[in-house]
Amino acid sequence: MALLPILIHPDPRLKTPAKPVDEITDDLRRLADDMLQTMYEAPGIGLAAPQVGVMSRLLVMDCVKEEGEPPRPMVLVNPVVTWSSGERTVYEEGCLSIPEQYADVERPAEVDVAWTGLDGERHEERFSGLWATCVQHEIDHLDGRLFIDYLKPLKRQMITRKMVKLKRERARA
Ligand code: K1U
Ligand code: ZN
Repeated sequence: MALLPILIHPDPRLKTPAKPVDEITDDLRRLADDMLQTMYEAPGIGLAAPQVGVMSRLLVMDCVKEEGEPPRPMVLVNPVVTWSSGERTVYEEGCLSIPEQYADVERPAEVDVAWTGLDGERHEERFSGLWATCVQHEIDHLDGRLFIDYLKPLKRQMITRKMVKLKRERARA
């Protein structure tokens, strides 16, 4: 397994819709393992393939928070939201591609998501709470959308300027 470098906003790959996966291969399984390791190490609760520069519709997540509860690493290939609740919820979101910036985002409180697993089988599950917020945030990445796209333009520009500065400083170091 390997740790993968995470792209930092602004980067055109984070604004580009990812392509459907047409076959579950050993390379894809290896990528999913590397993404999970990268997510746990960050640390984060989700990671989408475009964040590591791979333009395929694949995401990983594990939103288990309780100490002592076993981890639940999930790998979703070609995920699709098939139902969203009318009830909405606000969560202060972060993003591994926008380090140390957080903002309230309103989204459906519950969603049904269908996807292909690494076993090649179709799965469908209802997500609620942090899982629902996270899976929607990650599917947004697959569609080239970031959580800052839900914010007012001024706040979005302010965060983008901070990220440009951060990238310049990291490039110099
Ligand atoms: O997609 C990403 O950039 C990962 C992101 C997912 C996410 C966070 C919050 C709401 C929705 C989606 C993160 O994991 S940011 C880091 C984070 O939230 C976290 C880190 C350590 C412990 C708990 C949470
Ligand atoms: Zn993110």
